[in-house]
Amino acid sequence: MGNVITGEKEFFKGIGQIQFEGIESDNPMAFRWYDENRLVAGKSMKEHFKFACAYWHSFVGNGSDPFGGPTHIFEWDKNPDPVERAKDKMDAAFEFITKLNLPYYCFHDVDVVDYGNDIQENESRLQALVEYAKTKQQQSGVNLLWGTANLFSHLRYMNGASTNPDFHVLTHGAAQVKAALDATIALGGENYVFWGGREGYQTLLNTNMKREQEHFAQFLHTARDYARKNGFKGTFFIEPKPCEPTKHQYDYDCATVIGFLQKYKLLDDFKLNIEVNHATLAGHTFQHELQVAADAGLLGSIDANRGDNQNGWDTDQFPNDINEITEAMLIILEAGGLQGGGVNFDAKIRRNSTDAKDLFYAHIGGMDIFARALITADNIMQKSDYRKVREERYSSFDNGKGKEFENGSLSLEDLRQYAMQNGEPEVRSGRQEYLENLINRYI
Ligand code: XLS
Ligand code: NI
Ligand code: NI
Repeated sequence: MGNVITGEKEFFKGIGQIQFEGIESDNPMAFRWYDENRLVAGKSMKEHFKFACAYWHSFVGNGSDPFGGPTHIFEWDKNPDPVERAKDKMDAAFEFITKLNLPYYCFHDVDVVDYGNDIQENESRLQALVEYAKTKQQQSGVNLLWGTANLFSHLRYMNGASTNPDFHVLTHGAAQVKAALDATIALGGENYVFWGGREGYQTLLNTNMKREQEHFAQFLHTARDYARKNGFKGTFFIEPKPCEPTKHQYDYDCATVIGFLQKYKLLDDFKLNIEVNHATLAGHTFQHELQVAADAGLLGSIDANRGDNQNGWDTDQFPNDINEITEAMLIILEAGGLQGGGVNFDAKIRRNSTDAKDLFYAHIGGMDIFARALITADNIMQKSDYRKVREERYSSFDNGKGKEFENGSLSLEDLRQYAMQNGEPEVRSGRQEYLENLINRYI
C-alpha cells in the first residue's frame, strides 16, 4: 500500500486507507475482491487495471443537471481565489486517491484550475498547479494515466474546436492542447486523450464535413508532432462517442475511428480509449467496441462507467453489472491486456448522492466489480471449454478446402464444386445459452 497524502486540512475525515478484506467482509469501506498484489494470469491486479480517478467527475462535478444547480457542496470548492481553490481541490483529490490506493488519475486542463480568456494567464495557472501536482505525485507514487484539454465547454467551441468553421477558434484549441501536452509531459503522463467533444455537427445544412474532418486530422498531426518533439513517448488515444453534445460526432465508434486513423496515417501514434456508455450510445455493446479495437491491435484504454437501459444519454454511472464486465474482461484477457492505458472511472455519483463518502462507495464498487470480473474471466479461460466451443465452430476452415479458401487459393467455381459434392451442410448449434450459463456458473 502507498502513503496517504493529505494537505493542511483533511477532507475525508474518519476514512482511513481502504483495505482488502475479502468476500466475507461486511465492511462497506473495504475491498472484497480488489487485492492489488493478487496475481491473475501472470500479472498483479494493480498492473491489469491501472485504475484511475477522473478529476472532472469526482472533484469538479457538483451534481448539477440541466434542471438544477449544485447539490454536492464540498469543502475543497470554497476558497474564492482560483489558484488557492485549485490547490484545495488537488489536496482533496490526492487524499482521496491515496486513501483508495488508486495508482493513477486523469484530468482536463480546466479541471485542475479554472481558465479565463487570457491564454498566458491560463498557462501560468496550469503551470503552478503542475508544480503542485509534481510534489504530490512524488510523495504518493501516484501517476498520471492521461491528460487532455477541454475543447468543448467554452462558448467559443460551440461549433467545435479543430473542426470549427472559424480558423481563429481552432487556434485557441491549439493553444490549450499545447499547454495540456506540456503539463502531461511535465508530469510524466503515460498517455494523452483526444475526445472530440464538439467535433461534429448539429446540421449538415451548414457543414462541410469533408473539410472539417481534414482539419481534424491535420490538427492531430500537428499536436502529435509537437508532443514528440518535446519528448512525449506515450500513446495518444481517441475516445469514440457517437453524439452528445453534438448531434453527430465524427469519432462515432471504434470502427469509424479506425477508418479515420488509417485514412489520415495516424495509426503509429494513436489507439483507442473505449467508454462503456459511449459504446451503448452508438448502439453497440461495450464488448463489441472492445473486440473491434482488439482485433485492430488498438485496444488502448478504458473509460469505465455504465449507461441506463431506460435512458438514451451518457449517464456516466459507476459500473456494477458483473455480466457485462466479465464478458469485457474475457476480451481484454484474450487480447493480452490494455496497450498503455488503464481503467479510468469516467463516472459520477448521482445528483442525490451528496456525501463525500459516496465517492468512496462508488469507486470501491467499481474496482471490486472489475476485480471480480477478472478472476471470473481468468477461471473461464483456464477451466472451461469457452474458447474450445468457439474454435470448434470454425474448425471447417482449419484444414482441407476450408484452409485453402482462407489462403485465397480457391475460385468461385471451386467453391461451387465443393457444395455440389458435399450436399447439404449439417445443422450446427451456436450454443448461446450454454455459453451464457457458463459465464454465470463461474461468476
Ligand atoms: C465525455 C467524455 C469525456 C472524456 C474526456 O463524454 O467521456 O469525459 O473522457 O474528455
Ligand atoms: Ni470519457
Ligand atoms: Ni463520456
